Amino acid sequence: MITKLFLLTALSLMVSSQNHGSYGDPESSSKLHTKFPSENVSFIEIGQYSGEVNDWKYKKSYYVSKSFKANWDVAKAICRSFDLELATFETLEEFQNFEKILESTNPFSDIAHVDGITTKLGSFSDWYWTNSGAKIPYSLLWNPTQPDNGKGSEEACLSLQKFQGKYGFNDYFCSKQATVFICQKTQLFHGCF
Ligand SMILES: [Ca+2]
Repeated sequence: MITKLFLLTALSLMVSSQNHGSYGDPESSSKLHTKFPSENVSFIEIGQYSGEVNDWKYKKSYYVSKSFKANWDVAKAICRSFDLELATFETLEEFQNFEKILESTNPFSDIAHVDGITTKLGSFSDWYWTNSGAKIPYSLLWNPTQPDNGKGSEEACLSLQKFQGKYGFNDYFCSKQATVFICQKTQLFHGCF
């Protein structure tokens, strides 16, 4: 079931896939920007990844919003308005690759919304990707002292945080605006790339 959900999500993204330029490519950013002019949102592509899940190969491109604050729900809606999704990391290997992308591009210095929610506040392991409904299948690399549920608040959404110079996961308020959010485009392949 989880595999089916993942494939359906990825297939739907593949249908709307398009070619993008590299990091900072003005043509790519401009093309995305023109789809959402009223909110003045644009993105920078910061990197790509190729991986494999259940015999399906996939390629992803990651996009970081530029200078537009949004809470988690709005961030998710904006990603979808560009035929993107809030970023997920299907495997620990994919996330570790993404950490390297963050370290090399340094696209934000505080909090960034990504996909992922929990119904067990403060939980280390009960987190789900909302794009697919699948439970996150590996141990998230939390920042020190995280997840802390805001010391008794209601931090039910997943984020990435730069803390003491290093990027890691943080549970964060769904309702609070983050400076940036991270979207992705996924292409799915059966067989070879
Ligand atoms: Ca937290």
